[in-house]
Amino acid sequence: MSDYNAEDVRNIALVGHAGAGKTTLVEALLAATGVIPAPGSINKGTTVCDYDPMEKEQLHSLDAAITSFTAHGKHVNLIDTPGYPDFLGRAISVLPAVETAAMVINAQSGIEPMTLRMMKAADNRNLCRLIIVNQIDSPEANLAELTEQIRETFGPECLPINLPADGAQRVVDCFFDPTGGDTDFSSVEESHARIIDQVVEVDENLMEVYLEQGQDLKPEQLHDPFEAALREAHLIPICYCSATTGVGIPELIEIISRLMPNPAEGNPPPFLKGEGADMAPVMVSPDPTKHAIAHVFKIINDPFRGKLGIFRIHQGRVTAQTQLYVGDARKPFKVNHLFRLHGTELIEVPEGVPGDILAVSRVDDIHFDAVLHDSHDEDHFHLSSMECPVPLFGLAIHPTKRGDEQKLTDALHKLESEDPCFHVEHNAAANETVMRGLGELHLRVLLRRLSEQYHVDVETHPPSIPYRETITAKADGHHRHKKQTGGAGQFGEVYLRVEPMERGGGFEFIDATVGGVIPNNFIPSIEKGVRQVLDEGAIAGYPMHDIRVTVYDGKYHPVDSKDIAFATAGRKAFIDAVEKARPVLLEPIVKIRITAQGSAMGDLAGDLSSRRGRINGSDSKSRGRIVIEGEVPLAELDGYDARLKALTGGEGTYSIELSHYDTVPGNIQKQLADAYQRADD
Ligand SMILES: Nc1nc2c(ncn2[C@@H]2O[C@H](COP(=O)(O)OP(=O)(O)O)[C@@H](O)[C@H]2O)c(=O)[nH]1
Ligand SMILES: [Mg+2]
Repeated sequence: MSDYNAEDVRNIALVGHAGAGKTTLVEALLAATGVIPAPGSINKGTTVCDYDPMEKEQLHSLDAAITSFTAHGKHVNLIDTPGYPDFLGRAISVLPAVETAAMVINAQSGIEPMTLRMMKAADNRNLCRLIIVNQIDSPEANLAELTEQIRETFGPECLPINLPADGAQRVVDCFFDPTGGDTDFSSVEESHARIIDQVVEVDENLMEVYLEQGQDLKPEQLHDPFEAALREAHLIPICYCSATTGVGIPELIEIISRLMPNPAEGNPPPFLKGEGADMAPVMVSPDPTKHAIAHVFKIINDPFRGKLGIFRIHQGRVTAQTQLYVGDARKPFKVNHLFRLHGTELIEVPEGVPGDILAVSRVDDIHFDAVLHDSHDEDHFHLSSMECPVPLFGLAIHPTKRGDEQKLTDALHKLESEDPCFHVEHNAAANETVMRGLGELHLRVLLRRLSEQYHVDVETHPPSIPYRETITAKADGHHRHKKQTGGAGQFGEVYLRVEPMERGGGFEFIDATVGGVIPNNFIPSIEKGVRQVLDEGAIAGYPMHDIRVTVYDGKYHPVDSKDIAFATAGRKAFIDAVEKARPVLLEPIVKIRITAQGSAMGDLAGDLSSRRGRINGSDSKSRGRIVIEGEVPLAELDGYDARLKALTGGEGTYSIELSHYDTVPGNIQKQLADAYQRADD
């Protein structure tokens, strides 16, 4: 038996920019609740969550880590997440496991890029949000100003639930018992009234009582509307603390255990059932008596313990005896050993209740984003997918040692399974294996893992750009495929038309033949032939996009028509059409966001325009810093990291995300086409 129920569970993801103090905050929370004897330190490499050797060396979290504590009778699961934009994927991917995203903001540096991205990601996911302003002990912090900035950036629903006092030596509660006296800025009474006002707005009946009775509402009366206000993003409480001095930590523990939603109080997880047009939302409920449904939000490939699948139970119970299916698999596995996580430690537990975050080990078929369940009829059951940024930073790699190819493929596959923003692709045009991630640091860390954990050393070079091809005009194509070899012949004839679609339109295949000129069963063969060319492209070996193909006429032969004949006819008719349809190459254009000292602005702008880029705007931040936003072709960003460092004395940083695809200039298209020679038959 578990010693707590689903109602007692609180699931909190600590998110936010690197250096905000998330990992240190976990130490403070664990020490204050007696889980660990004393807080560990980032600098000494003694924290629960940054347990990995590379994290200790870098002094930064590189991956999400999980632990838990008990306070006020509640079982609180904490997920610490990495704060560098490069590891965004590993932070975003834990969100389906929690009801609450706690945004940790560094009181000194204020709102940073990951603060913005994670606030949005949590909002997209309909999570309840809490803002924790940490490092209030910092002498440079201006808490009044920061609080205003938070409200300006994230809305007036962000309201202090406590306030720092005595020069950040303590914090004063503004919700449960607003009698704590003077504070460093703002007033307790006023903050109390603002929260109550905000909370009662979600409950008409309570609003009436409130208007009659004035402010005499008890915290118990406010509990449900408070949860509703969190759920509806009508309230985002702000609290203050210092993870190193411990100020505000007991108050934070109280807020988490008494006010943050339990699994039944958060927004229901967005489960879907079915495929394609039949896909429909399904409700799962944190009811321990229903059958089990869990979602795997994290995979860790451990050299000693094998593969760990970390999952959140959304419905039902899981015990060591439970037989779980992975998605649509026909054969279940027996759980056998069930673990709770405490950093790198695994603690065996007899059972998990709804809301629990647990792990199973050594289940080969388990994969990231898999749904685990214990019933046969949960086919095509899944959680609506996370919006992860497209990984654009690429490195082409090949093993240093010959014969290591398979080892490399296996290792890359494992790394891919741990990180939704890491992809490996094989670029057929250039015959290269390309790893793609969110930034140079991201890839550097993964290369080290390849070498240290999987003992594969690789050589790297800049990859080819993921160009695309498309057409810019309508055209007709025709091919008659006829072959007579011995007795059996091949025959198929296809007329088709190609036309450009809107950017992002993908590919559409329409059968507009009438009167059975081509029997129905051959239409898929024609599509198959067309799709072969789509992958190979028509100009320079890149996949074709945004193209509609309509087959409108053809001929068949009752004996000699075969799938292969129509596949060939389809392919060649398509090539014929595309060649006449003014094909062009498209290149990825990225949005770039550079943070640097304002004095570097001129140099950065000049450099960007020499890369066919342009600046769309810039924004001044505190302490002379600016954020520049612009657009630039990905192909021009070779070596940008080094250039940026050179132009900014080593301190500038940047991030990119895909904006759109655009036509490449004619001279570049010609170069690429010349370099490529299609192996035509
Ligand atoms: N002064 C002060 N320093 C802190 C506080 N919290 C964390 N730090 C320091 O800030 C640095 C980054 O902390 P860390 O927990 O790694 O931040 P994370 O990237 O958000 O996990 C470390 O050197 C911590 O010792 C705090 O409340 N006050
Ligand atoms: Mg950290």
